[in-house]
Amino acid sequence: DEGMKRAVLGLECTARRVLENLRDGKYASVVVMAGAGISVSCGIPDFRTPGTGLYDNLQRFNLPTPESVFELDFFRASKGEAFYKLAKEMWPDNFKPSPTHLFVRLLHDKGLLRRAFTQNIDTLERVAGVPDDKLVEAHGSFANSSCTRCRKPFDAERSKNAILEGKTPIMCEEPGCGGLVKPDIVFFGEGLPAKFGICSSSDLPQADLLIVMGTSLTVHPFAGLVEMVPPDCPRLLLNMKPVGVRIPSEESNGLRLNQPENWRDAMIQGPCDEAVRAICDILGWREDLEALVESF
Ligand code: CNA
Repeated sequence: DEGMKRAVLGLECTARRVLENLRDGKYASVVVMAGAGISVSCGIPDFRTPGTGLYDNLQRFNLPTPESVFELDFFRASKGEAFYKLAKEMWPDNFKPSPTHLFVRLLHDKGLLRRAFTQNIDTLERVAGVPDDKLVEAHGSFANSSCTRCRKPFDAERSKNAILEGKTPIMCEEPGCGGLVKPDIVFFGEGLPAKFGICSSSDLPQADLLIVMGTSLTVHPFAGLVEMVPPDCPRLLLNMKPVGVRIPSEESNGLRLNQPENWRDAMIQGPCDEAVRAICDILGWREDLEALVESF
């Protein structure tokens, strides 16, 4: 029962205790939630880190707001100029997965990963070897392209070449359409892939450990996944700073880091690559991790 589970987890649910439980086989259904922070060490800037984040570096495009680069109306009105340039800079071909991506792969190799949900569009989880059926790319990816008006798929290779060679805008070739083509990454106001809804409602309630890594937990509905795990599921955050924390005065939802009655939420603060190395030391997986890192 609930009381028993709490006693087993321990009243102060520190990160170490959660990880020792993982090492000792107490969790079998780990769900990962990832964000831009896990790809920063690969050379892809995140959104919101002041100074280096993409939002601070979009000034040169004269956007009404930084978010505009991912808004459909602005994309159409500006013929996609800023977005196509950004897509060229972020194109995933030239990046290697980080130790953190490879840690997710290791969770799968060890038979512990129920699903990895990522907000990232850089496909580095795939590159790391997380199989398609274990991965939900909640905000889409650069892998495919389609027309923003008639929604017809557009040849992926041609779309990629046009973006990398700066031969943009890319126009839909369906008779009478003339819409703009973009890679299938989810813009503000667009729906998430069906797989997100299907997997989140089946996986989160079954999770026995949630690992949240490198995300500001500000983009919804993704951020809401932390609320969908069972009440006895520990939630481990690997991030540069505390995020998604419940505000007690507002009775809000969220992580209960550093709050009195907290026994389940824990954080390892700092670069996630360092955190996963420390985690692998505890789990006895360090050699496996370094071997994977070497292989890329
Ligand atoms: P975000 O809002 O930029 O938050 C990133 C978070 O990661 C912040 O809290 C940082 O403090 C933290 N962080 C930065 N570096 C590290 C590090 N080395 N180790 C641990 N934590 C770190 O990004 P989110 O993913 O939360 O926002 C959601 C957007 C960002 C999604 O829609 C993505 O598509 C989009 N995005 C994706 C990429 C990518 O695919 N790599 C890059 C930039 C933005």
